[in-house]
Amino acid sequence: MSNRTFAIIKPDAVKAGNTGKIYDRILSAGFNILSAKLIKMTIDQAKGFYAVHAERPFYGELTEFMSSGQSMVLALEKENAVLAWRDTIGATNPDEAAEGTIRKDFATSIGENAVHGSDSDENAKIEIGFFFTESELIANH
Ligand code: IDP
Ligand code: MG
Repeated sequence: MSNRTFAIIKPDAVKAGNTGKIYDRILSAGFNILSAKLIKMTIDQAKGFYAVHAERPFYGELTEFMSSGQSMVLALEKENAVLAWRDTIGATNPDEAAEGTIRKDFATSIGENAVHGSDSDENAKIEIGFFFTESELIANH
């Protein structure tokens, strides 16, 4: 049974020229990429996407950062996709991220941490829907 998750290659990673390397990690980890696009989030999109964090002290910093430049949004498919992707990216804080994870290798701080990953199947569905229409999601098998 294949599941979906939602990923973002965040502005810090795109700006640093790591988009291709991270895209390759996604493929190497066995995910099918159902859709991917390079965008520049508006501040309103960033605020909406991270609305769950609206009361957190870092919300302003986070939404400014996420709308500061290009990012790549991706819809991914794999068995147990949500957990598999969280394992691939590592802990939020790169100092706590395991060896070999994307955040360990590419994140520079807890805020500018290279990638996003959904935290549940329910949120994956909402987050994919935030950036993609169903017809944009292509199962290549
Ligand atoms: P996650 O991305 O690992 O799921 P969340 O706790 O959901 O982590 O936080 C969402 C995003 O908010 C993080 O990826 C990071 O970019 C940012 N963030 C989280 N905690 C902090 C913080 O303490 N300072 C600054 N930014 C933070
Ligand atoms: Mg989260």
